This record gives sequence, structure tokens and C-alpha cells, in this order.
Amino acid sequence: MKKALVTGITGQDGSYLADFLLEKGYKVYGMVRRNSTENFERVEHLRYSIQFVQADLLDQMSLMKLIREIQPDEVYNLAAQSFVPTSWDQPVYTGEATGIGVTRMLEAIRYEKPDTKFYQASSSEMFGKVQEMPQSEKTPFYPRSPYGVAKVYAHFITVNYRESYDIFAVSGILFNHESPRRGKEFVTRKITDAVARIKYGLQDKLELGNLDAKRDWGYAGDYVKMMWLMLQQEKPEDFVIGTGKAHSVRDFATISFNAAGFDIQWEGEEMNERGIDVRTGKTLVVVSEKFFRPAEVHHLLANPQKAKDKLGWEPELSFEQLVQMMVEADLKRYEKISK
Ligand code: NAP
Ligand code: F7E
Repeated sequence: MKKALVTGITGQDGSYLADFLLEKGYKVYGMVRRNSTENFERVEHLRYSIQFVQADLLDQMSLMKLIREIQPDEVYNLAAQSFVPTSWDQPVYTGEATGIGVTRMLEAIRYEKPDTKFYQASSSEMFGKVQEMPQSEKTPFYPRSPYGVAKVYAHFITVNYRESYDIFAVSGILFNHESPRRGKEFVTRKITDAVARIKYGLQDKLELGNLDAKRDWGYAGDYVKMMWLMLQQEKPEDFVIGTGKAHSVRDFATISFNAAGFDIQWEGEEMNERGIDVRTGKTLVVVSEKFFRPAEVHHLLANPQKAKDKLGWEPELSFEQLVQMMVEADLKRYEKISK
């Protein structure tokens, strides 16, 4: 039985990856950091099939001990301070966890089990102020936030340990991927959660920032398979993963409100800050300055050709299906709560 250690197990991707690896017959170890209360909402259904182990990306010895004791075949490093706005408020912490944390894990592997295969959760945020459209493995990085900067460091330290120590280490450059398990501060889930709350009269409007930002959004359940596939290759290589299609925040909001039966309309130039339900005249979306970022990433679009050619990968869920799935899940949740 192969052993996989997954950091960030309590996060969105960690929970989907654990589902996937268990299905493949792996023994899964989920790394959690010490908390005063348990935070297992996303892995509740796996409570007795995963072995939870405690360590922290900020603590070198805890990682050494983990690798020594588990002797994993594969490590998936998904843990990070992953919310871009927080990275401006906590740039040093973000650098420690999202950047240097990767070096700590690689050092633990180098000393305790150098034949462990290592997956690093890299991000399209590294492309930031994009240098070409669409973005591939060859596109130069230009990060726009302390988060993006930390991920660039993490990417290159992964490449460096591969080249310096011959460790099977790969960097998966994943574009935004979402699901009903997405954290509620990220824009997609913030929207679908608000749509459901508005539907059930628990909230009257949704405040958003830049409606014109465009992202290449895919489904997290489709993306975790790629993490695994990258570690099953003959030789370690980095891959860009995305759908090759971009949509704006405004598109995401429109489809979400429509899916819940609201007839939202975006009005002319001066009015385009407000989304209004034309039947009721009710304002549903309001733009708020506080959600604008000090430096924005305006438009991300993946060129996933390499993943298609070498890994035979195609995303299974379309953008519209993804939005529908997220709205339905939130509606169902609030329906239960409101009963
Ligand atoms: P997420 O939901 O925010 O989960 C982050 C996980 O990291 C949580 O389990 C969190 O634990 C853990 N963590 C944070 N700091 C830690 C520390 N110091 N030590 C140990 N664990 C720590 O993120 P996600 O969306 O699943 O993303 C997974 C990874 O992919 C992240 O590295 C993210 O930066 C990267 N990524 C995500 C996307 C995307 O669109 N989702 C795209 C590209 C790359 P707690 O539960 O204790 O907070
Ligand atoms: O923002 C705009 C915002 O926070 C997307 C992380 O998983 O993906 C994620 O980072 C866009 C931005 O994700 C609101 O300005 C408008 O342009 O959902 P987000 P992100 O910053 O793209 C990458 C690939 C990662 O690696 C990260 O870990 O939406 N936007 N209004 C808003 N964003 C938020 N959060 N809230 C708003 O109200």
C-alpha cells in the first residue's frame, strides 16, 4: 500500500485529494496544525479513513519527525496562507508559510527520505501582471502580491531541489479551481453563498470589488487528479493546469443569480456598478472599494496544452456546470438551516 502525506488536508484541495487517493488505495496521512478547536468540516466524511498527524510548515523539526516516522512515498504540499488579500496584511507570515515552508518540507525530505516524490501547489498568481496571453509553463512570472511572490519562491526552490539533489519534485501551476468546499472569502463561493442567503432572506445585498477581473476557473475535483498524475510520470516536470477559458467576476455573479431564479441585469456605463433584479428593481450587487486590491491581477488564462498532450488531461466540468453545482449546494445548505 502506497503512503501519501498531504499537507493542507483541512483545505479545499486537501479534502478532494484525500478522496481521490483513498479511492486509489493509498494510505493517507493528513497533516494538521494544532488548533484549539478542530477544523475538520471538509474531511469529516474521511475522519476514520485518514490518519491525521500534527505538524506545522513553520516548524522544521515537526516536519523532519513526520517524514522520518511516516516514510511516505509521496508528499503533496497543499498547505499555505492562500488568500491573496491577507498576504498584504500579513506579508511576513505569508512568506514564512507559503514560501519558506516549502524549503522546510524539502529539507525534511532531503534528510529523512530523499526518494519521496514531492508535489508543490504552485499558482497562476505567479503570472500576475501577465507577460503573454495565454500563460504556459514558459511564460515569465510577474507576481503582484506578497502571496504571488512567495509562490514564485516556492516554485523555484522546488525546481532547485530537483536539480541540486535529484529529488523527484514537481510544481503544478494551477489556475483558480473552485467547488462547494471553497473557502467563503474567495469570490466564487462568496457569491454563491450570498445568492443562497439572499434567496432565503438572510442577507439583502452582496458587496464585491473588481467585477471586471477575469479568471480561468475550473472544478477542484478535476484538478486533484492532475496532482497525482504529475507524480506518476517517468521524470519530474512542471505543468500548467487550467481550462483555457476565462470569465469575469461579473459573469460568475450573473450566472449564479440566474441559477437561483434572480433576473439580474447589468446596466449601462455609469450604472455598471450595480446588479439589479429587473423584476423587483432590487439592488443585489454593490461595488465596494474595500474589496479592491493594492495591485490587481486583471486577466488570467491558461494554456494547458502540455497537460493535455503528456497527461491526457481534459477538465470534466464546464464553467456553467461548476457555477450551477456551487449555487445548488449553497441553496441546499440554507434550505436546511431555514427549516
Ligand atoms: P485552502 O482551502 O486555503 O487550504 C489551505 C490549507 O493550508 C488549510 O488546510 C490550512 O490549515 C493549511 N495551512 C495553512 N498554514 C499552515 C501551516 N503553517 N502549517 C500547516 N498547514 C497550514 O487552500 P486550497 O484552495 O485548498 O489550496 C491548496 C493549495 O493550492 C494552497 O497552497 C494554495 O495556495 C494553492 N493553490 C490554490 C488554488 C485554488 O484556486 N484553490 C490555485 C493555485 C494554487 P487550517 O485549516 O488549519 O487553516
Ligand atoms: O479573487 C476579484 C479579485 O480571491 C478572484 C486563490 O485560491 O486563486 C485564488 O486567488 C478575483 C480577483 O481568488 C471580490 O479582485 C472581486 O481579481 O477568488 P479570489 P484569487 O485572488 O484569484 C489563485 C490561483 C490562488 O493561488 C489563490 O490561493 O476576484 N474580486 N470582488 C474579489 N475577490 C474576493 N476575494 N472578494 C471580492 O469581494
